Amino acid sequence: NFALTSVDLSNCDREPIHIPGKIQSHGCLLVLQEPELIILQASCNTKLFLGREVEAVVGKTLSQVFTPIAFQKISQSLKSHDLKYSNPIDIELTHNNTPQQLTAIVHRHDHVLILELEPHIPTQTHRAYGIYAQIQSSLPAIENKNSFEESAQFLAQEIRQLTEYDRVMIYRFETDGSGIVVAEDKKPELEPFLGLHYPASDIPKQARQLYSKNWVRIIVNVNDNPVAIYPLHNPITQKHIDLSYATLRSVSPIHIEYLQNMGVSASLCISLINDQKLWGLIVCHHYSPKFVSYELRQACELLGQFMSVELFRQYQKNWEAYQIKVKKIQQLFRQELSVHESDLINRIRTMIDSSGQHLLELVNAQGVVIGLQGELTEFGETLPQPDLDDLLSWLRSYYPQEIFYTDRLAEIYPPAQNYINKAAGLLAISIYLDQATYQIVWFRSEIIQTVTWGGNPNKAVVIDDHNQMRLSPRQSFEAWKETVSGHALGWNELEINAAMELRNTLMLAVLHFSHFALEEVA
Ligand code: BLA
Repeated sequence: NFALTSVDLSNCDREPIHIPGKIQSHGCLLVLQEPELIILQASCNTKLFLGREVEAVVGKTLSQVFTPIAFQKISQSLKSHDLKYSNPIDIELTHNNTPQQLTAIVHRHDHVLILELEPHIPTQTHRAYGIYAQIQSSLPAIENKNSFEESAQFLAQEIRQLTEYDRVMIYRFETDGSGIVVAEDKKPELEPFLGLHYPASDIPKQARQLYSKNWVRIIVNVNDNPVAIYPLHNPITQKHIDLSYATLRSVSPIHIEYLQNMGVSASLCISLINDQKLWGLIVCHHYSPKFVSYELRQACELLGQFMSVELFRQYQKNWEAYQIKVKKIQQLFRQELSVHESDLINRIRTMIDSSGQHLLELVNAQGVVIGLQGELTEFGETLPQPDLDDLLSWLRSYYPQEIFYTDRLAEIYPPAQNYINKAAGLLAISIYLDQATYQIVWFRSEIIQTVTWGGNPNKAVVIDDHNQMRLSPRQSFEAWKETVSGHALGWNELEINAAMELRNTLMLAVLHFSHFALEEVA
């Protein structure tokens, strides 16, 4: 159904990941019609779980394929007003005279009942009693953390302690859908991903939508052979079964390839939601196949949800603090500029000399240069001397707009390649008035940042089995992770606004001054 005929990034957004028609092979899935509990569809591995081939299962009722006790347990739990509280249901099924302990998970969606069977892990169930103690002690602890970063780090550690994944990351989305690893707890020998940025297309839109509805997903083994659902089309709806809320849903092959390229074998991913908005993910990686019990996954979800709200509050506080600082700085500048004194240029220069640090903090830059009618004043460490003159005049010629910014200067201004460690990113405001030019240009040094997918030279076009061209994630993670020189941290909306506001302040001062000067003349 999913035919990709053209190759562009929107392909990622169009893969219908909620209806893969397959499940992961560590479990077994039955689609049931209520109230009789007729099996409409089943995964093709029923032999392993129920002792019968799928063709012999579909069309039967649950009571015909389950032991009476197991059937009784399931039908009892279906009476609960909210199936969430019924799960997990421990059952025993016997085939070939061998009893098999399983965990059943039930949910209703799209007019059917979906029953999933997973392996039952007694040790993890046992440990589950400790889970709640740990959650209970972690919740108040997060409130004692002083910053978003500290709290995120704490959450990563708690989740790793609970689940024992090799790596646990807290991933935060930016407004453009790209993301950054803001906290990480990992086995010491693993290479850190902390601080790395990833493009929006790595977690496409429909995946983000799904993750804001279903908060936990597990990938047990990326080298698994997914198991098809039989029949593929639901006999009642004539559609693929919607597995949005199924725990066994087979994961997008593109994402599987992505994880394989990364060398990852298993993952667990928990949504971080605030006010119904997905703002981040807890991403757990393991370097060998790994299954964790439903209880443990639930515990992670609970911990994630409780902490999510607190974390988000702290994140907001970071921005509020920045905004307050920006207001103060703006006020200071306004005061200094409003002094009615003869030479405006001198006044601006004095302001810069006394408040250079503020000027940097205003937009979180590392260097700034102010061009006032051809004269330059500099502040900060990361300045592209001796090229400043040329750079500013290049800006005036090619980007004369009120405000201009880039996080990869060298791509549009090749000489910047020579001082990329000092000025990989640039934010500039300009005022042209009465034939005079006023420029303030901030610089940001280069950060080690992964290649954005859109501009990735390793972007691979592959021809799939159906002779369709598709976009594939990086063929090799090392190549993909090739850190490009020349990227600075992007300028965010608040910083851009702060620069714009400073421009307004200056503009007013300049206008005021011209008016004042005219009056003097008159
Ligand atoms: C899903 N992509 C995901 C998920 C993550 C990432 C965390 C959630 C699923 C999971 O693993 O549990 C991305 N993983 C990351 C990132 C890091 C990480 C950024 O560890 C950083 C350290 N992916 C691509 C491209 C496409 C794509 C180009 O890179 C599309 C062509 C698709 N990613 C893709 C899809 C899913 C996904 C379709 C959904 C998988 C599913 O739930 O079925």
